[in-house]
Amino acid sequence: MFHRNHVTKAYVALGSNLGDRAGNLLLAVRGMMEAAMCVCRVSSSYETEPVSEVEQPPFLNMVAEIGNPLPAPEQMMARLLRVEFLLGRIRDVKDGPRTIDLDLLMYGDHESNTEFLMLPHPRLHLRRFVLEPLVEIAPHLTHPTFQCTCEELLERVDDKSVVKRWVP
Ligand code: PH2
Ligand code: MG
Ligand code: MG
Repeated sequence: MFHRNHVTKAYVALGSNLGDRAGNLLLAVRGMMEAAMCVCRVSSSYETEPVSEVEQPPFLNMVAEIGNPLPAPEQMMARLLRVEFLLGRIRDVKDGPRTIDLDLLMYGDHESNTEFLMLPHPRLHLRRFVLEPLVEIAPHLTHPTFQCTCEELLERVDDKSVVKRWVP
C-alpha cells in the first residue's frame, strides 16, 4: 500500500537538447512550480553526450528535488507530462532530440511497475547523465530496489559517456 505521509522527497531528471537548452530547463522548473510541485533544490546543469542510437546534439541535464506537499505519484507523473506538453515537447522519434524531457526518478521509497509509471526509474542506475547531478544534491539517497546509495550507484556505473558541469 502507498503511505503518502512516510514519503519525504521525489526526484525529477530534466533534459534538453533542442533550442535554448538552458532556457528550457529553467522554464521546466518554473512549470513544475506552477503545477504546485515544491522544487526545493536543483543541481548544477551538466552538458552531456547523448546516450542514444540516434545521432543528435549534446544535452543539458539536471536533477530537481521536490518536497512536501508531494502530489501522489501518478498525479505527479501526469503533471510532469503536462509541463512537457506546455513547453512544446513533440514525441516523434523514440529517444530522438527533444526540447524538454522530465523523468520521475524516485518518489521516496515508493515502487511502481505499471506502463504509466515505473518507480524507481528503470534506467536511473545505468545513466551517468542522471547519476552525476543526482549525487550532487542527494549522495546518500538510498535506491529502494538495490538498497545502496546513489553515490555507490555512480561508483559502479558502466556508462562512460561524457558528463561535464556546464557553465554559461
Ligand atoms: N535522454 C534520453 C536518451 N539519451 N542522453 C543524454 N545525454 N541525456 C538525456 O537526457 C538523454 C540521453 C532519453 O530520455
Ligand atoms: Mg528520459
Ligand atoms: Mg521521458
